[in-house]
Amino acid sequence: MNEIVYLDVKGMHCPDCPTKIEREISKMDGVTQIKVNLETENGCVTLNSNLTDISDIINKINKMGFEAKNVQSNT
Ligand code: 9UX
Repeated sequence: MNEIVYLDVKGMHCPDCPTKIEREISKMDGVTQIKVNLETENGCVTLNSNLTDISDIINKINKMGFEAKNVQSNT
C-alpha cells in the first residue's frame, strides 16, 4: 500500500543536491515519488510499504552524505 512520508533533510549545499537525492532514491524498488526542497530542507516520499521501508530510504540518503530524518517519528 502507498504511504507518504515527510522528511527533514539537512546538509544540502547547492541546487544539485536535491536532484542527486531524487535521482538515487527514485531508482529504489517501492519508491513511487520523491521530491526534495533545498530551501526548506524538506522532502516528501511516496512509497509502497510492501516493497520498501522508510528506514531504507533514510539510510540511503544518509550514506550519500546528508542527514535525513522522518518528521513524524524523528528517526
Ligand atoms: Mo552541490 Mo550537493 O556541488 O551533494 S551537489 S553540494
